Amino acid sequence: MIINGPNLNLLRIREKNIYGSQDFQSYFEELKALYEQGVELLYFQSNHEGAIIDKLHEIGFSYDGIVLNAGAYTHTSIAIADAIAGINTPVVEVHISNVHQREAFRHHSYLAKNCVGVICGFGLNSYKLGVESFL
Ligand code: CA2
Repeated sequence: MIINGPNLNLLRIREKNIYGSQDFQSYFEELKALYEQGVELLYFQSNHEGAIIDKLHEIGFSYDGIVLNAGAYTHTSIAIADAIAGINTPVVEVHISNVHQREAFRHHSYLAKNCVGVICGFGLNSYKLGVESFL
C-alpha cells in the first residue's frame, strides 16, 4: 500500500517546480498498469496524523509492504514513528523532493529509523522505486 500524508492531495496545483506537474491519482493509475496481476497496489491519502496511524494499524499486520510519504509529519511525528515500530509490515519512507537539498528542518526524519529504507529526490518515481524495493 502507498500512503500519502498531508498536502500531497495538492500535487499539480501548486509548487510544481518542487513536486512536478502530475497529480498523484493519475501517477498511481500508471504505476498500477506497470505490474502484472498478483501485485496488488492500493492507495490511501490523509491530511490527518491519527488517520495515518489508524491505517498503519489496520494494514500493518497483513500487507506485504508499505510505501509511506508522510509529508511534513516525517519531520515532526513521534506518533507515526511509534506506529511504524509497532507493526509487522515493513515500511519504506519516500519523498518526491530531495529533502536534503531543502530547508534544514526537512533534513531530519523521525520515521527513518523505523523504516527498512529511505528514497528521496526522484520525483514521483520515488514511489516506483519504493514498490520495486519490495518486489
Ligand atoms: O518531498 C516530499 O515528498 C515531501 O514529503 C513533501 C512534503 C514536505 O513537507 C516534505 O518535507 C517533503 C510536502 C508535500 C506538500 O505538497 C504540496 C504540493 C503542492 C502544493 C503544496 C504542497
